[in-house]
Amino acid sequence: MAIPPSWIVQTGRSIWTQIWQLMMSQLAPPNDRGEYQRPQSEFRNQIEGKYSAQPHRYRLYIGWSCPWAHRTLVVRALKGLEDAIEIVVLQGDANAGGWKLPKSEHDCQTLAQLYRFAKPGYTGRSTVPMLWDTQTYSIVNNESAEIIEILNAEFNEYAQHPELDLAPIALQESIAQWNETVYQTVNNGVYRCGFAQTQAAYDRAHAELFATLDEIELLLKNQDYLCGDLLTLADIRLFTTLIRFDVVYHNLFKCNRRQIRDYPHLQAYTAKIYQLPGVAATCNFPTILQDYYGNLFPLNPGGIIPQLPDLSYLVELKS
Ligand SMILES: N[C@@H](CCC(=O)N[C@@H](CS)C(=O)NCC(=O)O)C(=O)O
Repeated sequence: MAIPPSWIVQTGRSIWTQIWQLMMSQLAPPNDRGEYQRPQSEFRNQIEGKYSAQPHRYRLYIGWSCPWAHRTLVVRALKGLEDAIEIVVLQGDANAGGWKLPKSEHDCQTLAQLYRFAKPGYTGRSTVPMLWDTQTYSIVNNESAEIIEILNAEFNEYAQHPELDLAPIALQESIAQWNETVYQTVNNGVYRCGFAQTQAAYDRAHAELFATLDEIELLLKNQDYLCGDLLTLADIRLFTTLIRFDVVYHNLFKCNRRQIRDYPHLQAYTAKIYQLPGVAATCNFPTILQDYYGNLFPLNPGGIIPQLPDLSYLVELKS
């Protein structure tokens, strides 16, 4: 006897909705309005006291797909710190969630185990980027916003480009203002769209995201960067979201009003940063596609990985 299609649909919908809500509440804990709230990072040390600036002492744990880790890779490349600060590239684990280490360290196979090795009893999230001290076996910092400030300022003695200051004092107020807006509405804004658990939460995040992108598009008509003529940390923080926008956020996170290719000035701005020496090598598009579409199971349960969209603007536009 054939099962009526409406029965299949209703049963599937009811079971899937419950499983989806359960998985989303683990992946992206919402507030009572269904809005995604990103947890605070817990390790917030600076390069001071027991952590002195030395070459080859600290390691950056990163994943190619992560926009927050990507910020640290771009600053490391622009400052020429590749030799002084080694990176450890982790792999996303589609089944267990979280990150796998490329080889066992201190008997740890995963980043979560390494976090607990450094801080027994740690129950927070084990995120990248993470700046690790190989002398004291401890986590210096796991907040990308602070790690990029550290890389900009604290290792100049060992940097190939110590003269490059991505946070000059005269621009610090403007940088802080852009950071606040761009974090809320763009960097975390795309996640607030993709991880929204109610229609209203998604609609709000989507409107705020495109309001900021429209505002920046207008601004870039008359200036090269967010804070004027100079590239700053605020631009790098924006860049790592823009470079993923057409590849994953537009589609997987439903940030679909426009793509970056539809904005002439944002497109040229993204291409200009992409073309800075060392930056293109930090953009690993196949891994970005694979990790977002392959590992965020509740958002893409079928597991099909789309093709890369047309990114020719990144190399064709000359700045
Ligand atoms: N506030 C953190 C966020 C970092 C973050 O959320 N990283 C993600 C990858 S894109 C992660 O490692 N997530 C693993 C988890 O939450 O378990 C930062 O900016 O450094």
